[in-house]
Amino acid sequence: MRKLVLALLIAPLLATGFSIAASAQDSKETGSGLVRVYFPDREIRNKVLISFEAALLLTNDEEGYHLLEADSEDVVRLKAAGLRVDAEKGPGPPSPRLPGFPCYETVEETRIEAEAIVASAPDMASLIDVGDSWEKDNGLGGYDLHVLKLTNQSIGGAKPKLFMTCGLHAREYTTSPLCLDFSNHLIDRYGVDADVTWILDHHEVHLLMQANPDGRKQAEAGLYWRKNTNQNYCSPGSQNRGADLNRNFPFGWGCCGGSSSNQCASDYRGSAPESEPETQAVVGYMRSIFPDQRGSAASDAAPDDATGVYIDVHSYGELVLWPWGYTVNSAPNGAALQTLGRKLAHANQYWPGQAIGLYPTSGATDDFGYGDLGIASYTFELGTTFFQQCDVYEDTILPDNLNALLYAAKVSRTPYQTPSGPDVTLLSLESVAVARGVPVGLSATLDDTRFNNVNGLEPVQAISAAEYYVDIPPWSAGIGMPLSADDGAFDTSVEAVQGTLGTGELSVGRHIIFVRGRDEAGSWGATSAVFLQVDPPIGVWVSPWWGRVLFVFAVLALGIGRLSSPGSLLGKTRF
Ligand code: 0X9
Ligand code: ZN
Repeated sequence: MRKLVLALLIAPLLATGFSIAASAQDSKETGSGLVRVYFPDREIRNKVLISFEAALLLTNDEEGYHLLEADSEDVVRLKAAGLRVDAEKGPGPPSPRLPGFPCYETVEETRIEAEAIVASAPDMASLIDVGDSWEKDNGLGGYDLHVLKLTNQSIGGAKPKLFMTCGLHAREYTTSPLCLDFSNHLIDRYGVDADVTWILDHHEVHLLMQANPDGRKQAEAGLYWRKNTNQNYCSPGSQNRGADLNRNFPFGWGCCGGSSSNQCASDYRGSAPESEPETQAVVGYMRSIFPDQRGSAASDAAPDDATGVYIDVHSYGELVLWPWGYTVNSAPNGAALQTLGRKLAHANQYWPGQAIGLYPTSGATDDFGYGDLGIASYTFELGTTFFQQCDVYEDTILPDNLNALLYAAKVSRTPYQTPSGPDVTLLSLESVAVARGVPVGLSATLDDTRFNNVNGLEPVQAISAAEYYVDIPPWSAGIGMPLSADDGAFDTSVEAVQGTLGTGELSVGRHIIFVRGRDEAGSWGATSAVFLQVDPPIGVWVSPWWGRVLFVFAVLALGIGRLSSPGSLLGKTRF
């Protein structure tokens, strides 16, 4: 019935032979603008299209609207035909930085900066629309949720992945900036820092920087907003409305006293597992990039060589937390989760612990990542307050956590195995550039003790071996060359090692040297790398400019030689 009424109402538009050319001229007087005209069905879609063809900029069939350049008369006519007409919001000027917190990007600025990363490095970065915020989903403005994917696209094949969510809780100011600054660090240091270079060549980093943009806008206005802004919960205008996205994930949802059924509570779990569009976006994306590596029984462990790391970044409390949050039982992969947790906590100097040690939580992100998919999943609680001052973020939170995140990206291939092995520290080459054929000394320190032991003691062993690889890393079946202990024996948990790299077989150009160590338990630790520049061998190749200089010298030498010794020829000795 409604369809018929609309068809009748819009008919006059067609009958009048509505001319957009005339309308566009009119618009100079009346003022024109971009509008979205929503169509309820295909018939109306096509009628509007025909009537406004000349003014049509695009048709979005997915969301059901045409974007038109329309003047006020057009708008009146379209509305009279029963159609919904919304003014199109242009990109507009970027909103100013948060007052008092100039180091934190707004939701809009985060998007702009992510797009700038993609524009500056399109072969390394892409932006993926993974879903909508609640307000977007409900036609109230809102935002798309975007994942920034970072990897060197020219190197193909399946790669290990680190996935991060930031800003899930709106008021936790430092979290989204950390995601963005980590992204910028990776892109800026590619080709400069050998570790960053191999991480992006051989691994992937995926970041959902603004996981709760509707809520974040409330927090940007100064409110201590935590949840999303779902108006169906509590009451539409209440500042306590919304669902706690960190209680809305489908694993263990609603169990064990780890969330609230009170819609106005700060830890309201939502009406059903994964009821919120933001949760659906994260869950859907994680399922699309990670294989399911864990059985469904509570006691099922993921295999030791399971792949993938997930970090959900929150604040505050200076904590590194791992599953479970819903039970005091340790997870089937609990020991390995703890090992990586303590190693991450060594990097950022945070307190490592099983999540329930804080308080019971159910339907949280990390229990989902591990419980549902078997991924090594963590929650970081950054800093000491929600609205953290910029100097604390810039001087401490950012540098400390960059190291933790780089480590997580490095070990994402086998997060349940690699972290128990030693780290490479102080890696250096005697010379960063050598002529081909000239051997170069390599020195490094291997350290099996890099765990934060403030909450229990991680077992440590002596180093038992160390090796280097040229260009082809261990995981690509490169050939490991042994390094030796400086003091002649591998017998301590921290060992200085050395070796000499022959360069006679290397091509001229830049090479990457990978180093790793093993402990007595048999665990190979994370790989670290340095660049080595190999220059042309001395005396064989000379640039054209030097060639000319040498030629002049040779001619002069020949002349002088003839003068002083008439019987000698160049290259021949007269007896
Ligand atoms: O309560 C939360 O969701 C987290 N704290 S916050 O201040 N950022 O809100 C702690 C979650 C701890 N539990 C799990 N990580 N499972
Ligand atoms: Zn939080």
